[in-house]
Amino acid sequence: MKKILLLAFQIGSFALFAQQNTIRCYTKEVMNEYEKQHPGYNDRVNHLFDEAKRQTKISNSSRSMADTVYKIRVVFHVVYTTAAENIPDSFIYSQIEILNEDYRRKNADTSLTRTEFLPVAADAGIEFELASQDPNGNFTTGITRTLGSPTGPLGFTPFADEVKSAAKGGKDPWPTDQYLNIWVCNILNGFGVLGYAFPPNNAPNWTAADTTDAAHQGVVLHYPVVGRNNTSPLDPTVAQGRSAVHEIGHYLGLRHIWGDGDCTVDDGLDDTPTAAAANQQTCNYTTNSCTDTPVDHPDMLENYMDYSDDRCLNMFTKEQVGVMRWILQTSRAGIVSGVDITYPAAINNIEQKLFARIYPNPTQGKINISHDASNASCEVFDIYGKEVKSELIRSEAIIDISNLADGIYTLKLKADQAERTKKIYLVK
Ligand SMILES: [Ca+2]
Ligand SMILES: [Ca+2]
Ligand SMILES: [Zn+2]
Repeated sequence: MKKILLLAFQIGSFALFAQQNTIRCYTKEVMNEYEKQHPGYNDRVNHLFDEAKRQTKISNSSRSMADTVYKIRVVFHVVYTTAAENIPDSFIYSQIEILNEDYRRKNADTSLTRTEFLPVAADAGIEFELASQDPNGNFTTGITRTLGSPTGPLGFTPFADEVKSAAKGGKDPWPTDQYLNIWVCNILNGFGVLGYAFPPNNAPNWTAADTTDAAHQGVVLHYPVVGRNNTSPLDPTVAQGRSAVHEIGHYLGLRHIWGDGDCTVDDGLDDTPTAAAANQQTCNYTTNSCTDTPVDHPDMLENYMDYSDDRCLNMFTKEQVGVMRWILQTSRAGIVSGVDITYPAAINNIEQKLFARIYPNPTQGKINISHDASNASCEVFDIYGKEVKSELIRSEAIIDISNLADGIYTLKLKADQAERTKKIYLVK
């Protein structure tokens, strides 16, 4: 009860001081609350971010460039208490389309990115698809629906995170190390919070069982901000589905572009100008809140990690992309359902029918493989196409390639008529 009162007080304060009645994102507040319950959480988040940034700078040739397109396996959990909150599939399909535009820089409004930011604007090389298999291996639409029963007067609250727990009137996640779980609900009975996420904080190659916060991993969205075709939009500034783009940015390790502080703090990245505060649902292109050296740019209010009007959010930067891709190769490797390899080109034509998880990638040598056949042959080829390893494996196996030289390999699984290939990065 104490917690609910505290939250109500905080929301009340926001409503008093904020210009709009909308609180675009509650990620930072949720993180700070989680830190109180689990001291050390923010340190782990920061440590992982620093490592992602360091790795991105070391090897931006093969890892930051979108030569490999990562596909993320997504499940939407719609947890509703009214018919309006039980949003139709079509809103979710629209949201997936928006994500696939924005994370590939295929959005129509890239034309609004100002010229001075074009050199750092980047295609993240990340795509999203609704899961086709549930955790038991059965066919799924990638959308679950639950009649929720929040207990408190504010409904689903970010700090208690009830929407992620069946025992608390919500819906349990699917394994958070295999799926990007996105819950859609009425957050705080419409007090104005549009979404929040838990950034990764775990050592690379985590499994759900290894983390204290496995049950919280994922993104929560307020139901009116899902999709461009939502029939109960809050207002035009948040009606283009960019709340999900922003929250998934946090989920993949990104911070707010202004660093949640004044001009003396930033988001840890060099290609985003400093900013004194969030641009609250505005598109004021004259805003230049901090002086940067050697070049003083205006605030990058086009950046998805700002709070600008949805209609002027249109870019990620190269360093943001580097961080997200490294996180996907390590900490969140399990949610990658597959890759589209554009290099080497020959691999493109191979049929990929076998459902399999192959991780971590990059690997130091040991690779976990699980697939849906009883037996499969597992072959590893070097970049010249020479077979360097061949094993018959059962549905769960670990293969070891630590005896090979660092580099890029192709792993091929074959079972009956089905095949699956994946490019593997060996870095010892
Ligand atoms: Ca920055
Ligand atoms: Ca500036
Ligand atoms: Zn945020």
